[in-house]
Amino acid sequence: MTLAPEAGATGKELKIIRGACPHDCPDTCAMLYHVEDGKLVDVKGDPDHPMTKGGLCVKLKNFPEHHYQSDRLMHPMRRVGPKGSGEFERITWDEALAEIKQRWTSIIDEYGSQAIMPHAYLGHQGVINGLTSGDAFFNRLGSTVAEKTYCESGSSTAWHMTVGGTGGLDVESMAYSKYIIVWGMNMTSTNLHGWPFLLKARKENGAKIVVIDPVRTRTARQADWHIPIRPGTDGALALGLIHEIIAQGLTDTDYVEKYTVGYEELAERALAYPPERVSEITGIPAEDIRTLAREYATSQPAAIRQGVAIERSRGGGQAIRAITCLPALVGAWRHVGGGTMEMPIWEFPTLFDKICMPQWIPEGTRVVNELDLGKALTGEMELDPPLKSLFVYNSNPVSQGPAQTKTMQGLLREDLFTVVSDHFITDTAKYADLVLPATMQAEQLDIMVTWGHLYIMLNQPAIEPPENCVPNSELFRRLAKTMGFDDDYWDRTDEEMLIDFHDWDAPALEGITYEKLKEAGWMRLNVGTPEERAPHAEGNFPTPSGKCEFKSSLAEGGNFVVPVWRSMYEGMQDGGYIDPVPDYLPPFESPDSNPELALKYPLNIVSPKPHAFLNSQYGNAEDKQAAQGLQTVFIHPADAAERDIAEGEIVRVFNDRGAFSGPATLHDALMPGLIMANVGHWQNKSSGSTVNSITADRHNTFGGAGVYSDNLVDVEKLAEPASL
Ligand SMILES: Nc1nc2c(c(=O)[nH]1)N[C@H]1C(S)=C(S)[C@@H](COP(=O)(O)OP(=O)(O)OC[C@H]3O[C@@H](n4cnc5c(=O)[nH]c(N)nc54)[C@H](O)[C@@H]3O)O[C@H]1N2
Ligand SMILES: Nc1nc2c(c(=O)[nH]1)N[C@H]1C(S)=C(S)[C@@H](COP(=O)(O)OP(=O)(O)OC[C@H]3O[C@@H](n4cnc5c(=O)[nH]c(N)nc54)[C@H](O)[C@@H]3O)O[C@H]1N2
Ligand SMILES: [Mo]
Repeated sequence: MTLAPEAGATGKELKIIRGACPHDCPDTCAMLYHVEDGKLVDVKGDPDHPMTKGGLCVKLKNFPEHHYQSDRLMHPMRRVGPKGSGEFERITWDEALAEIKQRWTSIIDEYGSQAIMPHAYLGHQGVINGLTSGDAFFNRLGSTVAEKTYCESGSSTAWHMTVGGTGGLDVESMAYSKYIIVWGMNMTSTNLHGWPFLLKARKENGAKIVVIDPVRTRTARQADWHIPIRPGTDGALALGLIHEIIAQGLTDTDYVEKYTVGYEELAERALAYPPERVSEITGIPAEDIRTLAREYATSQPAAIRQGVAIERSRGGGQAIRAITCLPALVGAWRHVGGGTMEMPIWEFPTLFDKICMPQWIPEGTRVVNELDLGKALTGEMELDPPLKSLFVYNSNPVSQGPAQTKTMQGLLREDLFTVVSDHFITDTAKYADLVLPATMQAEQLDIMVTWGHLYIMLNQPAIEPPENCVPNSELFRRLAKTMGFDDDYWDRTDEEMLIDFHDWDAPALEGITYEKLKEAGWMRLNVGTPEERAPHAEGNFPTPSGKCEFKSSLAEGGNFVVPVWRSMYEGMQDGGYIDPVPDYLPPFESPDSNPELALKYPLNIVSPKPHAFLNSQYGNAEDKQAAQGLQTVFIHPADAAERDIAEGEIVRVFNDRGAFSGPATLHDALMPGLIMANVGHWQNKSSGSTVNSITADRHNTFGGAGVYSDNLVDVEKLAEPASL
């Protein structure tokens, strides 16, 4: 909707239109687009939105600039230089679509449609332009099905096995908590608008904030207690806490009896994790484990905010299972502000099957996981037919996927027809044969999928898009028409799709209509207010037993996967046997599990989110680069000294999979044996490769998730510093 016009800075009429942030972030802010004379002149946070509270983050600073950035893709382009050179010429949409039709038709004739694979992630988080916006088209085409497990699929699988599809603890209710554990999350960077609720709890209830993170991050520095932990060992810590809570007699036996199943099995498993053993595994002093267990159990309401980072190693899924058992064990769910939060998207009645049309997938169609892209393109993974065409949208796999070197090798294949739809020539788009220009958020309509709060968010277009830029919804309409699909699916407008893709009769949307949403921009789901919400005070877990399942009935068949936002299709991802009782699985790469490798590569690495970029987005914007700095390698002074590395010297981080380089920063915020380098930097702005060059293309055992925190490396000083 347009708010009342006023005079803008230039004296021209200022229109204010309600929008919502497009990004893959738990905050999904309510935005106010300021438009003068058809131009986006400012974007502000909506002061009335209880989460946004009028402030946007550093990434959204200068958001209008993003739309007018000079290197933005403004028309379709065709490659003219060698693959990967980034040399393109301008063509028309008709030419681009004709070429796609010609290439795909001949590939389908020769190899069948499974030789084509889409690749998408959450570049845009909308219902009609987001993660699954191309699924219906590619399912109809009969292409290889792309399984999308870059993020949260391991956590969500574990969550569903334990407490079912519940939104769990509302971030806003954390204002009423007395004890808050932020586990594997750098909230002040990645969930900025959630953090004030914790500060409020501290100020008003004297809440203690504990951060469990291998790095003393900006969040850890603001906490009351930072507990450094070795990456990939969270499962051991959680089982150690369970052990101690039971040993100290601090379980809420009434809650456990009434609202949980599998207590005996969990208690037996936890017996094997006394604090001394857990201390050896995690690096946390045994006394701290005892204290944490006691404080957590006895300071109710106690909250646990789970970060995605916990899932990024072999045993991440089981770790999240164990962590998610904790609130039921101590009865934290009884209280407003008690319990745990993964992500609340499960409360939103989005009809993903209507969006994705899984019934169109021809029987027997193969599935390739996107984290296996390098393997799939290079032939390391045997595929019959081989992949002959890749269609990338909403994602930047060269930057964000694992095994960067392998992926780049695969993309260099002359016989691979690669199309990329994006805003810029990214590290992935550089390898495209065709690039297609996409619209940006102020130019398009969508309802945002939300995974960090409980408001449904409508984004309304504020300005006309550049002539040749199209939303993903229109992109797939055009492709459907090009390929001759005449299904009604593509006859709808964006607005009609948005209406069709939600269950407006669902209890969560009671009192909410599309028309009202157009007026208000955002509305709170009908799921209880933050002041009163305690969804599991009396059990009511949406699991098969209706209880919190310490022993998972879903895993009793050996394996179980939840199709997160339909990013996976039932029965597709086989992580192997899943123990129905939480356990600790050591990382793939650690001195214990692979001593030989640990001798060769003695250092662990974490590669968390950049503060000033959103994954790789804004990595090409000068002001954001200035804020973020280079692809810095943070290293403990003792590890640096051992390698004769001084502050600011250019170092190379390497393992058998690849290498990247950057200036070293010596810092005791890291534990010895651990280095850190943020994901998201662009290659041309760093050293020709970035942090995912060292990441393994393995999967954790739950939900096919990646292992970004489960990689051993070493670091050396570069004799001849590469130019940065
Ligand atoms: N500024 C900014 N915000 C973002 C994003 C961004 O790119 N930039 N990305 C968005 C996305 S897609 C996501 S998924 C979220 C993710 O946000 P978070 O959940 O915060 O995830 P990460 O930044 O990956 O890592 C958080 C912390 O986990 C620690 N960590 C790494 N491995 C382990 C481990 O094994 N155990 C424990 N306990 N800690 C570990 C890291 O040191 C890091 O400080 O952020 C979203 N918000
Ligand atoms: N080492 C390491 N790797 C990681 C992670 C980590 O913590 N460490 N985190 C993982 C996680 S949690 C995630 S979520 C993934 C993120 O992986 P991606 O989703 O691939 O990340 P982005 O860098 O946001 O890339 C999205 C691309 O989509 C484009 N885009 C944005 N909007 C639109 C649109 O409307 N239409 C089209 N066609 N394109 C658009 C953007 O310009 C951008 O190039 O990365 C994963 N990779
Ligand atoms: Mo993510």
